Amino acid sequence: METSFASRLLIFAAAAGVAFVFAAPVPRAGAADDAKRAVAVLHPTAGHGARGVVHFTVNADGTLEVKSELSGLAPGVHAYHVHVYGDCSAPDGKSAGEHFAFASEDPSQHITGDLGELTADASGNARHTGRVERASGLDAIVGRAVVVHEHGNDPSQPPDGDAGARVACGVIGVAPAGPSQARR
Ligand SMILES: [Cu+2]
Repeated sequence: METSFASRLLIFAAAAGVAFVFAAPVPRAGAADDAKRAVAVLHPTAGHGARGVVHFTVNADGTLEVKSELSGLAPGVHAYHVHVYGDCSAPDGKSAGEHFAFASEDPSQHITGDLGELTADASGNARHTGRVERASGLDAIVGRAVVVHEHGNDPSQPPDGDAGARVACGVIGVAPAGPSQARR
């Protein structure tokens, strides 16, 4: 009798489990699934003073709009990229790993993860608005990092562009949806 009760209980539990699975919404890989916007708040690496914010907005075709505002840079051109790991803990930013390659990038041909270049004025301030055509949505980049470099990209040096030291680093996170200055 006890065995029978136990097995009925098991069957009930299994049925409930199955019902739960079928009733559950489509499985989600993570909160980023629904993200329409993302943001990275950048902090300076050791010995540098660059900081700022990079906003990402996704278009229907998966391309990304990027809108960035930094301060504390050395005047001149600075490359910035998405790097693989969302870890800015190392004093030199190397914990963010190498460049992240967007879906259709060939690391032998492209400077991967490239977000463009920031041009800092004499006061060290830079604004940049651009579009990443090779991106495929936000899910692939949320949880990774944006790294700003000492120099601009050298196009002859894929995949990293030989842009020198990492002067700022910030982890990419989900940002609130809603009215966006970066959406147009
Ligand atoms: Cu980089």
